[in-house]
Amino acid sequence: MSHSAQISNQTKRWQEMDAAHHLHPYSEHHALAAKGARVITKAEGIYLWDSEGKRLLDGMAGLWCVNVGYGRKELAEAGYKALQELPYYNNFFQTTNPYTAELSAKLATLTPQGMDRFFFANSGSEANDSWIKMVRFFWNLQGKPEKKVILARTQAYHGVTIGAASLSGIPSMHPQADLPIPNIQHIDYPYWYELGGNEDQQEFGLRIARSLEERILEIGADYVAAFIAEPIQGAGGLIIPPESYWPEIQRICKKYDVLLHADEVICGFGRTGSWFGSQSLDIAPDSMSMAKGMTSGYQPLSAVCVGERMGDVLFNANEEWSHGFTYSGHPVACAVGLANIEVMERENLVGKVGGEIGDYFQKKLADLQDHPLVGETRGMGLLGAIELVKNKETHERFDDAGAICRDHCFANGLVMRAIGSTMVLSPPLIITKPEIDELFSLAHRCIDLTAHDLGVK
Ligand code: PXG
Repeated sequence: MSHSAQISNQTKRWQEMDAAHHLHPYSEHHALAAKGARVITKAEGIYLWDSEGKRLLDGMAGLWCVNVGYGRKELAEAGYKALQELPYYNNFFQTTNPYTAELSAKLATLTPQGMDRFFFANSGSEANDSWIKMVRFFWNLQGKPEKKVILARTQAYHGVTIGAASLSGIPSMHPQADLPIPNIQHIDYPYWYELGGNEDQQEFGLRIARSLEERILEIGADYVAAFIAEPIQGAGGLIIPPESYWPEIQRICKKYDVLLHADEVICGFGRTGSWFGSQSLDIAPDSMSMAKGMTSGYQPLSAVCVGERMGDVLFNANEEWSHGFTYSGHPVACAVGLANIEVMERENLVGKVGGEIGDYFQKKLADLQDHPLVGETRGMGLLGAIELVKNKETHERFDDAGAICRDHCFANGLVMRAIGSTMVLSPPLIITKPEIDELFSLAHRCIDLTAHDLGVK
């Protein structure tokens, strides 16, 4: 949206207030202020509306989080009821509340076997930061305080707080804040389309997994505490590792007694067709973090879930764990989380994403493969990626295809995320077949327009 004569005075007022006083996340402030921010005023189902009444199909479910779609009365009512009954109380000082207790027990029925204990926070970043402290505490309690190095991956996204941003491996995230902190290192990521060249995909998967082993041996296994990874990398470009990757990673973690953590912030809560990405990809982690789809974004809530090994040590420690947020296990957020899970179960959303709806979405995604501008499509459940390329053989990219395509999408009523030249989709899990048709017909049109701009026929 730009400042033009057609824009209403109300929208202009909001844009001016915003430009003067609101420092946006991940934005170049002066450029945005000059252009005027898009003002989103309402949402229903899989659609958003801006302040000028323009409708957008939200192909990203907000920021990969609005799993049950917008406008769900059940979630609003659960929040309202909790706000009236117990708007706040903390879980410090030997206290709990019904919502936190019930949500913990409910989550334990959904997570993989043995992953039964939860620490609550308010964002994915806080969950991952808390996990770093948990890992250090765990190894200290085990009498192995020298096990300190945490390994993560290039292009990983684990959040933005000091610890989580250090775990993240997106290069631009580090220099502005003098990161990473000590004892965090990164290894290569399993992005075959970008890095694989002519190598067989499975060979590539094994080779990249083995770079974990090489790094552990370089550092010394006695000094390596844990490895953190998203089952499928989200913000780093929707990277689905070759099948050979995860079994090898797990073999290596076991062999060197390195804790394995799955960051389920995007993959959790049905996105890949199971409750957790670890289940879809057959990963047995020691711990997981979750957020986003946990409340479908209706309330800020996250958790670190620990399995038996870490849980037994942390639950039985003879000292207090000096950690916790004012809002850890906030009753209103937990009430909304419970209602969110109820809706997901009642509507069998996970089953649909793992079955008919996910299959239909993946089929429509794969149909784009023949487009002259598309080098590869890949996906799982309701995650999809489309690689825009100059050359299908060499995978060479254009500099700005992603940004051009994203702008066409907005102009044509579709929210699709551009990560470099990779277009990414992660729609609400309630999406229907006709809505999937609409999404891909819009996506197709916008890729055509992009191809036209770039002179690709
Ligand atoms: N882990 C993963 C895997 C994430 O995707 C976080 C942790 C951090 O969560 P919080 O709640 O602290 O933001 C995330 C967040 C994008 C985008 O543009 C992705 C995220 C956040 C903002 C933007 O794709 N993921």
